[in-house]
Amino acid sequence: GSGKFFVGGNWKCNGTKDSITKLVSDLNSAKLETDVDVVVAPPFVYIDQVKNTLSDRIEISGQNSWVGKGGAFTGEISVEQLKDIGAKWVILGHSERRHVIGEDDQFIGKKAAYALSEGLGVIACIGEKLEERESGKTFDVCFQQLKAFADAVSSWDNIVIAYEPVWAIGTGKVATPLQAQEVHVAVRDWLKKNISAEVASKTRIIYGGSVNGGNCAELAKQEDIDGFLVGGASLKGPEFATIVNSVT
Ligand code: G2H
Repeated sequence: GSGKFFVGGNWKCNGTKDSITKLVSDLNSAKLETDVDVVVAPPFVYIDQVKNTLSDRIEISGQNSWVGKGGAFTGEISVEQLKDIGAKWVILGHSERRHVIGEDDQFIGKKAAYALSEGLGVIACIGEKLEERESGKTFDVCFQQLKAFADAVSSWDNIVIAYEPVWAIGTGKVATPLQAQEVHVAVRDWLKKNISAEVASKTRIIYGGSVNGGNCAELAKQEDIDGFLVGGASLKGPEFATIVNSVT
């Protein structure tokens, strides 16, 4: 693997003040391996609550950000606001934003460039849909999404790539360790050919899509899997801790 193991919990549009109080308390009492970067992405409206109660051991991420400086953009949250409230990261290009909300590659690339320019780390998501996998287009789709990030950003220092096959997201249908490894190695190879050998070897490539306490260990053993982005299973503190501690 490359660099420090990285595990993100993407809480998506879940939770209440009460359930998040419980989740934070479970995370605060969990024993987490030291050699892992741990990040959680609460819904925007709960970030302040989480920041004020969660151990500093765990960093905070937004689940999205506006493409430029804040202003008259009803319903959006700016990078400046995320920083102001203590977030260090933002998830961009998540498949739910691409395919449910309709964000395109160029828009996502611009968002990444803006967030990086303001000092946030970016969890840059890529991944193919089922029909794309079945028609042999997995690499084409992933490379096209990667290229849109690459065309927009000027440095990869603060980017973690999350490979999340859409057919594995929230479906309980996890990619096999070999299916994930195959794409991770292809992504690393793409970085080597199109960016640099240094970026290819340093950039963390994490896997997301139905990761849970039962399947994380086998996935974590794969050479090019440098961590996870976890949805459903990140809503349970002890299970999320198990995933963090699957670092090899
Ligand atoms: C993929 C993942 C986290 P889940 O969306 O980003 O969610 O683990 O629920 O499949």
